Amino acid sequence: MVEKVVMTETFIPKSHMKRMVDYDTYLRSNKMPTLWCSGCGDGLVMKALIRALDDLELDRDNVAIVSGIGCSGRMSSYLDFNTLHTPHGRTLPFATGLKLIKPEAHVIVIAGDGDALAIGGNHLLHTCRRNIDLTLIIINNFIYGLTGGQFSPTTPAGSIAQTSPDGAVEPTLDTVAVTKAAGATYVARTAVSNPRHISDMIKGGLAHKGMAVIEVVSNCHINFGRHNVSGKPEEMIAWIGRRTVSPDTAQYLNEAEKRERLVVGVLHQVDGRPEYVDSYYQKAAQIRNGGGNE
Ligand SMILES: Cc1ncc(C[n+]2csc(CCOP(=O)(O)OP(=O)(O)O)c2C)c(N)n1
Ligand code: SF4
Repeated sequence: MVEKVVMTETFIPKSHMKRMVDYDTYLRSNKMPTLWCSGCGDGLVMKALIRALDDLELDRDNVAIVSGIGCSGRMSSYLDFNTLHTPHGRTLPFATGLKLIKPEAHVIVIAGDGDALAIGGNHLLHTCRRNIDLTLIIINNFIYGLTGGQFSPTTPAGSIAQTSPDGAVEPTLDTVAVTKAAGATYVARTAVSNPRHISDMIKGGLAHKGMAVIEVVSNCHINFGRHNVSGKPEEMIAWIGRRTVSPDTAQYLNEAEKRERLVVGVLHQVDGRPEYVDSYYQKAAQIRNGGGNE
């Protein structure tokens, strides 16, 4: 006689069980559904961010989300945290002010590639230079999504955009190289083809004391993909996924091959460098104690 197998919890070790996240509890129901195009990478990033915050079990009242203007900028309207929806390109000055008056808060900044690297490029350099304890998520979808597809600093040369109908001629800005050179002390790249990796990179950024920059390569299949790769989100995401490579594998690629690929992972981390808010308050205390020039 065949024995009946009863499935019990013991078949799945607890460590292998997928923890369920109640995503809805993190969203403002009165703002749903989102205005994003179906399949937009912004939704994947938002979900990965929620997962990261849920994993870390941070006190929600102690988390602030700052975003700018753009499709990605809408995230601060959808997430049920303390939020600031700021003018285009000005996320980092607002976030800096917030962090200065509330140093214990986890301040997370969401910006598009246009917001962070074009109009906000100046702020990006100086915020990285100060090594202020913020977590900046740059959603790089290679284009200005909200305004209909003008090329941005990350649009690959030769790509078709509304402002480059015959192919963009400008070389691109390397977010990782620029923010590392400017002084950010945690720099990571990840992509919408691997949402769990996005959560991991965000968690690393939140745990890091200092300026953390996480570039998430994402799909705007409507304004970029349609003209250059594919108008279908799943095809565009697969295209991104095929281009990703780990730092270990990247070391065997030549320079030309590396330029074609997206190296993902934590690409730069320095611990222990002075952090801006700490330095600021130390100086203020020093001045109060009569020793301002020491
Ligand atoms: C000062 C200012 N300049 C220009 C605009 C118009 N504008 C709004 S969003 C945007 C670009 C959006 O692209 P990106 O930042 O990459 O974000 P995405 O929409 O792709 O998420 C522009 C130029 C604006 N709102 N404010
Ligand atoms: S236009 Fe692009 S970035 Fe904006 S919601 Fe649609 S797919 Fe996303």
